[in-house]
Amino acid sequence: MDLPFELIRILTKANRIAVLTGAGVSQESGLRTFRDAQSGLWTQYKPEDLASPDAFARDPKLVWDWYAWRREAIKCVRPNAGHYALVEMEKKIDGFTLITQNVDGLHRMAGSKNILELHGNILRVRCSECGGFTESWGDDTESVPLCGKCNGKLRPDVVWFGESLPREELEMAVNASRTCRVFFSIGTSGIVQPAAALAHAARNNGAVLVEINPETTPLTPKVDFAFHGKSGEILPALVNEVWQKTST
Ligand code: BV8
Ligand code: ZN
Repeated sequence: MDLPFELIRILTKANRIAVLTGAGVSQESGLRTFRDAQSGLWTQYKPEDLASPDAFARDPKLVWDWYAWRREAIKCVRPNAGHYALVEMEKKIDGFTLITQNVDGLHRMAGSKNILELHGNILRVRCSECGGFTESWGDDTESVPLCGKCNGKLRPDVVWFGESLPREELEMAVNASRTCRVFFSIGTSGIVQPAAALAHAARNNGAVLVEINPETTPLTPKVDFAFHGKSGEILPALVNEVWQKTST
């Protein structure tokens, strides 16, 4: 892949890089993106209608089962070359921050270290009342499993629509975006806030914006370098071109 020389020059001297990822980075692992997440009996539901406190209040078992279905899907997949290329990029840059909207835990499984899970992690479960975490729970029960401490309903440790993001992670994500020299937006449609605002925060602080996505997004007109393709193909080639070739 011929990278613009200007981008190679910028990346080789960049000491602070922030990367924002979305569902697209896990697509080549066999996980559906959020927009085409639903299949089978779930096609009748819009994801944002299930991923909300109101939906859980209305029909907790339905929401629990949806997350159990997604959790099973995640257990059957592995990180792809895009995840691993970001692990390599992190090794080359002192100031590297990986900000993800994904709740699938694949970045961590690939070996990424400095990860900010803005929307939580589906593999963690906590009590909807006391907030206590629990390691084990039954998925095959008639009703939603209950908290061993307070009998509250258990729920996935993810951020639902209308819920605020974890304060620390959000503050660190905003700071990394405002101080980076290069900001990558990878595999995200850039719709959901406040995550979608991070790229603009980076740009307003003079960062170079790079987007990797087979499709255009609302951010595309504002980026300096847009790669219209799959992250699992483009990221390994980019990391190789910038950091492997230049280091030999
Ligand atoms: C909040 C966890 C308020 C759960 C998720 C301002 C304006 C308008 C609306 C709002 C606003 N501020 C807040 C809102 C409301 C809302 C929002 O943004 N709504 C949207 C729909 C407009 N935001 C919230 O509710 C947030 N909370 O604001 O609280 C508040 C404030 C103060 C105090 C109290 C409360 C919470 C948002 C988080 C919700 N939780 N996930 C779960 O997973 O079940 S969001 C979820 O959807 C994901 O985490 C992700 O963020 C989003 C999906 O987006 P993507 O990941 O980008 O996936 P998508 O499928 O859309 O796109 C995939 C892309 O990949 C595509 O572009 C495709 O082309 C590309 N692609 C495909 N294959 C590949 C690829 N790219 C590369 N390689 C490939 N191979
Ligand atoms: Zn509890």
